[in-house]
Amino acid sequence: MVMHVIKITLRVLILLLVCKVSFAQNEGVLAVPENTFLGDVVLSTGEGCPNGTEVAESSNVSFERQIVIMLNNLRTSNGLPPVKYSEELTAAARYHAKDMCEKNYFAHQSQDGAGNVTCQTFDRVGSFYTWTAAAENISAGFFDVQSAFNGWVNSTSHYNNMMSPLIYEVGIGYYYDASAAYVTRWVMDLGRRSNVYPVIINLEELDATTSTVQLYKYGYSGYNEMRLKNGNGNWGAWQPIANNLTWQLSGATNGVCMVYAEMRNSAGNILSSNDEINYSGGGTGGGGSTTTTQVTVKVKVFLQGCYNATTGSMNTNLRNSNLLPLTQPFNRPPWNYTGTESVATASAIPTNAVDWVLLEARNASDNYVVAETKACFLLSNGELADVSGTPSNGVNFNTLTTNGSYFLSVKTRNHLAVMSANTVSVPNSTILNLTQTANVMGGAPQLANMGGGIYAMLAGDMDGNGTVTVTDFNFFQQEMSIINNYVDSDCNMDKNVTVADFNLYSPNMSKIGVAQVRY
Ligand SMILES: [Ca+2]
Ligand SMILES: [Ca+2]
Ligand SMILES: [Ca+2]
Repeated sequence: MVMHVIKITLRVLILLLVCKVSFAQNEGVLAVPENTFLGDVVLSTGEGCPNGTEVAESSNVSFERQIVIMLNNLRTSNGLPPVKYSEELTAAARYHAKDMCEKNYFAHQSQDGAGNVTCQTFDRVGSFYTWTAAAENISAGFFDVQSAFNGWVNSTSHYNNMMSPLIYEVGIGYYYDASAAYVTRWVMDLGRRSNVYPVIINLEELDATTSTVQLYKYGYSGYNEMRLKNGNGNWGAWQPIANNLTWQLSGATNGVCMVYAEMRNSAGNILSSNDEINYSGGGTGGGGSTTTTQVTVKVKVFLQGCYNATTGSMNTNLRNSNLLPLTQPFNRPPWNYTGTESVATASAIPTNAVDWVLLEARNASDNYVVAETKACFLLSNGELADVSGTPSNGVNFNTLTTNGSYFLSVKTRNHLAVMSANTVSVPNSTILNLTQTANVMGGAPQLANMGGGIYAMLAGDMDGNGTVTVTDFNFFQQEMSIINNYVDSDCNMDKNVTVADFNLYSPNMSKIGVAQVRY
């Protein structure tokens, strides 16, 4: 479908008029909001624009998700459709929130720290998200979610951005920097893309405690039929488009549930969409108990890029330089893990931490289905440690069945994911040792031989998708020469992206993870 391009960008006057608003507890500031509801994507080649692969961390993932839910409650209570949480808009919003803090400014347009504009608002957003409509609200100086949201609600122009029927998706960025004026930055990026008609479960709530959920499905003129399915189920029958409907998540097990939707027109063209929600109402079966007890899972694994065969341990360069983010870094493609694991301060990260990793518990009956995922710290001795600090060896899961059996898989930012060869009864007193080929599904070909009978996860899957291909090299090329940073392509975790990382990747090219862990 050709979107007729009207190259008019309605940029609301941005004279950096800063409207001061006051609150009893919390004094924040707003900038005049921007929007561009008519126009095409103007991708800038300006030096100051991001290229869209930047990953800025959030200072509080939970804050961001709460705003999305507040927005959807506001919209639906006023008869408008909810909006879909977008990873791309989240990346755009986080990038800007952090950029404003680091360069100490408060404006929609990117600046260089000396007051010079380096990238236009919607060129920046367009680097991350191919919009056909976009709007942005920002604020600074708010310290809690409700105050930040109220600041926008109580300003007519910001409210109008949030209530626009022309936007279908949203991302929030929150950044805290004690050294920046106003300390906090909040960014709400709203948008719509060509041919994207989302389905949304329970207004983007993160958890469903009952298996009956409410769906909102965006329609599109000419597409008169739709069908739905659960992630592990079969398609339902084609039916007339219904925007609001009640849906039954399948299965009684806890974990992430996906719902897929398709719409078709009379020519047979199909538009697809999906959403996920974490189902936590499954209980422990049998007696119907819904109480959950923590189950601690112990796993040991080494990363090829960080392992030193002489010391038998991995380097902690990122921790030593305080480069590890305070919030788990997997809330983005391909992982899209929305867990809220975080620590309050850098000193709360174990001093022997190598990096954040993901530990997945998978169903014994179908190991393609993840029962529960936790982000945790990988320690220099290969053990995984809970983000809470207790225990120091082991990761606490909340929804696994005590004495239940699960496959376990480990995912990282830049090493090929591995999965256990067999199920493990949890909690496990004997650590699952994934440095041994017999314990890893697929055996030796899935691992790097480090000598001395020790095997490690293969370096070089820099986009984390479960295969080592030229795509990873392209990723590496984009990040090449970044120094002193937390960068995915830094396979040996020496803080720098250099030829040393390429040399780790190169011999592993064409390695493929087992199907269960691939994206
Ligand atoms: Ca969702
Ligand atoms: Ca890859
Ligand atoms: Ca490196």
